Amino acid sequence: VYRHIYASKAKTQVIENFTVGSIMEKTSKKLFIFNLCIIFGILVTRRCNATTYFVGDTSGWDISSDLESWPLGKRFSVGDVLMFQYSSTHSVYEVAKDNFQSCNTTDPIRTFTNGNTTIALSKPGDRFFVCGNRLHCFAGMRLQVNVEGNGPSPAPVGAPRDAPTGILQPSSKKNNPATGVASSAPHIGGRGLRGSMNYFVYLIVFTFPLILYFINN
Ligand SMILES: [Cu+2]
Repeated sequence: VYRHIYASKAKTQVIENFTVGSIMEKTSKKLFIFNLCIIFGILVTRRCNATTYFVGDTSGWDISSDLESWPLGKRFSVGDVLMFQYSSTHSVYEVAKDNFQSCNTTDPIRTFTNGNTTIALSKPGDRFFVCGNRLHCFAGMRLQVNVEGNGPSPAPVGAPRDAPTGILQPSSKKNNPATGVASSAPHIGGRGLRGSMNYFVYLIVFTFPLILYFINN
């Protein structure tokens, strides 16, 4: 009886060694491909990630732009850039949420007046911009942007924003490219809707058959 147990033990040991060995081989192959995919993914997302958004599109950062609806349908991700182009009568003040809602320009976080301002969206969260001219802000020259992180998006795009109460609302401003300032700069990234997550998903979808092929061979 003991001998029999020993024999079967030895048998299972051999089987175990064999399977463990092949699994090890498979996992190292898997790991190698996985690492390759990660490196490829990082390269692709690095290249595709940064989108430059021209605030107000062709009208630019202007009183004629419909800046309230401009961010709708756009996904701002970490690494994207906002370009403010404006005449000397305007400016860009980054402000806190409270000051954004009340158009308070006396306590800005940062101010820009050079007519061509690039703002890097370096971290997730809400960013608030107003024109330094308070009357322009009241007339609609202000912008709220929600920056998504690189993970799953925390806030849905086009989510209802806090409606500022008791202040002038731009009544029926339409973004009219014909009357707007001629925009000299073209759009760098036409990829407003797609975030970096989409690229990652595409990548997985396209590389998955490849991975399977390599694993099975
Ligand atoms: Cu202004």
